[in-house]
Amino acid sequence: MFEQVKLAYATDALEPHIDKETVETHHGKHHATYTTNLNNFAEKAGVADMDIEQLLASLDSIEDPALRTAIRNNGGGFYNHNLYFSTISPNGGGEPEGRLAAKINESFGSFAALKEKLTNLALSQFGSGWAWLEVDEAGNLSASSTLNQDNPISLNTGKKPIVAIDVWEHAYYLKYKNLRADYVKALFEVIDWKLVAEKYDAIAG
Ligand code: MN3
Repeated sequence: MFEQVKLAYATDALEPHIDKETVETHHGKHHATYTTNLNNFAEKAGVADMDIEQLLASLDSIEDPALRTAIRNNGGGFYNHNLYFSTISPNGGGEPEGRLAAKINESFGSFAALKEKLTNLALSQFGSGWAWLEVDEAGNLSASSTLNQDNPISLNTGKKPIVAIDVWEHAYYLKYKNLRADYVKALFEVIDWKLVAEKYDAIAG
């Protein structure tokens, strides 16, 4: 049974950056539906007991092509939104500190340069998808973008995401309409770098 993360904040707590109606729809409908669908398809495929990261990294072992696609899309949707909603908070914004900050400086030159890189990836993603800050087992950071609900794990890049920028229109259209750039700027005001640093430490050891 794959469990959707519960929000650690009220649905209006990310205002004015991310509005209540968007959080309610995004978490309560879109993410909830990915989770329900994943559980149903995983049951059918006999993979309901797998760890989600292992499942996403071994999609090729699901023989039925329709089930494989359904688990790729809904499993990605489940995992990506668990990361998204658990790394933003009303205490977000600002800059990372400590070890993560040092690694960002080493990898990208500065936090400002990382922000610019992630923003460019998010804005240049044509159609639905995600931009990521990702880390390999050695603790090296990189940034990338993916289509639809794919992520660095399901694409078997050897990296795991620690910051998720959802650029599906459902993530911003109620408030920002066509202005994806304004949404991405606002999202940086709620990305909680303490929570991101915990993810980083858990992967990099
Ligand atoms: Mn979404």
